[in-house]
Amino acid sequence: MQPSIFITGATSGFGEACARRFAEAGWSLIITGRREERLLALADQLSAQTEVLPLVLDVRDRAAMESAITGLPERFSQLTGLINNAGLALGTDSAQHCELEQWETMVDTNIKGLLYSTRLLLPRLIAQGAGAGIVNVGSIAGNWPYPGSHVYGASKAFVRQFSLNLRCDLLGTGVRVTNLEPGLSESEFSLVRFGGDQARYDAIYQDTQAIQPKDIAETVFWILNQPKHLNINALELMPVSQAWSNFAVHRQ
Ligand code: NDP
Ligand code: 8X3
Repeated sequence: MQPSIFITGATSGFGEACARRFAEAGWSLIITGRREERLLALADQLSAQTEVLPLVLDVRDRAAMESAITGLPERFSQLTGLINNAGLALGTDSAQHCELEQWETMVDTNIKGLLYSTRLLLPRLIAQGAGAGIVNVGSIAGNWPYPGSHVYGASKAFVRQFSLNLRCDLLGTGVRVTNLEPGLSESEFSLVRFGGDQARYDAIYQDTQAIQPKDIAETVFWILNQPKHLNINALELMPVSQAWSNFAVHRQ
């Protein structure tokens, strides 16, 4: 049977690049996202290479997630991979100036959405057993603090700890779990974070070489194609052009 993979947030960036990479290798795909036109266009394009099932889904909508996943065709009763990729950051203002609504959206998407797909798909991954794997897309923001990261970074710290805890519970099932922790990467992520401000988007990538979605897709593909007895617990990656900065000190 073909290996199969469920990818959340496949309409752009990392998710789309992963869909392309796994299609190239002949994996069957279940791809999801809210933007129907993009999703269907991608499915149409990739279906020349492999079987693709597009599901227009908002990961925050628990009932829709339950209904779509429960209704998956019988051939997906076993699943080889899950890439929990859908996610976003909203804004870079200090916590004291943020809208609670933005915080709620990040929690609902990056945490609750990821929990829904994980819990609902676990039985299928466990049915596959050895060789199956989950890649949760965390971030360096889950490991390191920086101004304006507040809830975004905290949501990714949740994803990191959840990934490690999952490993404990899945011991003996053969199912692997990896927390992938990228740094500065070029995708619509920054456009979303900056509320569509193209000038700010351009500025953040100017004169530097950020990680590209294709780099992430190669990394995810590598993770999920390790020998069945190996688990990459966590993998943090940055562009060479990014590093940490000093501690901040306030002076009167
Ligand atoms: P993009 O903005 O390009 O992609 C985000 C994807 O998530 C889109 O396909 C979007 O689809 C989907 N998505 C967002 N909200 C929802 C939702 N409520 N329901 C379903 N799908 C949703 O950004 P990236 O590819 O860069 O981001 C992917 C992941 O990588 C995110 O989790 C992000 O936090 C993480 N990350 C990004 C980094 C970066 O610098 N770019 C670095 C580290 C981590 P649609 O809008 O169609 O629903
Ligand atoms: C995105 C990476 O550094 O912008 O998760 O927080 S960063």
